[in-house]
Amino acid sequence: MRDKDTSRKPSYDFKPGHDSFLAEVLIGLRKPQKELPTKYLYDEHGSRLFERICELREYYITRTEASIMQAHIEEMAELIGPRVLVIEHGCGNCQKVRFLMDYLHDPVAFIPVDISQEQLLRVARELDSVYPRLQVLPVCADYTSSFELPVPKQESKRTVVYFPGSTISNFDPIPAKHFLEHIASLCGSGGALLIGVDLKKDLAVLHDAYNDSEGLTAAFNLNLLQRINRELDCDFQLDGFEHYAFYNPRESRVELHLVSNRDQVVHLDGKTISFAKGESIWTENSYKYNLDEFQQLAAAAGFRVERVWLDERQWFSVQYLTTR
Ligand code: AVJ
Repeated sequence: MRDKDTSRKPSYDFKPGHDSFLAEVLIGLRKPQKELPTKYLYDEHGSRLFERICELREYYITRTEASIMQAHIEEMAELIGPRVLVIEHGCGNCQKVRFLMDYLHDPVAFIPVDISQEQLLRVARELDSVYPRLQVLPVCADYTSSFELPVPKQESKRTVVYFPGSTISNFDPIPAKHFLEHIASLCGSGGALLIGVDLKKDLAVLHDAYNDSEGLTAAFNLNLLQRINRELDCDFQLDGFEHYAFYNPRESRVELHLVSNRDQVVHLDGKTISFAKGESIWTENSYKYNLDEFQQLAAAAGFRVERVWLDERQWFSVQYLTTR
């Protein structure tokens, strides 16, 4: 067993620093339709709020995906095969990948990639002790940017990227294609992608999932302003903005916004940014697919859809894609 160093650093640290956070926020807030990068929703507090969202009755995604995984995990492990390298982009608390790991046949290494450094290192230590035969190589990075992957000690039979939770929903169509192309090149020939993809469904179900009665999604969304205040010394009034989420059928996506409830200004880096009453800051998209649409996207990125597992209501899919 390896040394369980509690002070370990990530193998690779590509976390965006203060300056790029500030630059990206300024760029977003100067656009005619103001926006903020979705990835910054996930600081320590945001990640915790998101975990609580995943447990909400109204938020069907996590539960539905887990039920599909439970029902078909043996078949998935069989398809994936023995002695693989697993990579997960945006692993969060790594709860989902642990379920997969428990069923995989003698996996060789695991590369968790996440932007939330504290959580990443905590979780990597946990995985080290739970899976002593698995080499865990955490990478702290914004996985939408390019970064280098560490090379595991042991050779693996195949690289499998695990991308659960329908995180792909956050990508606009063209970036989604580019991201999947990037995954295909990471996997190489003979590689595979096990991905969770949320599907189109009744609008009331979607509405409730992003407008939960406990207000956790609202708190998650508003936390971004709090984070900007704290880390960039800004002065957003939190009661001046309201969470607003709706399904945009033209674009097949749920959009999350923060809407200014009055005329107001905010100061950031010596600049003044004005908000009219009713003006919004767009913070997140969640694209919903049907199986054909996703198959086309996958094909455009160089993947073949090998297998699709669905829940009874056909609300969610887990898909096994291979590189061609
Ligand atoms: C992580 C992108 C799958 O779109 O459902 C949930 C993010 N935001 N509630 C989603 C999210 C607000 C989530 N994804």
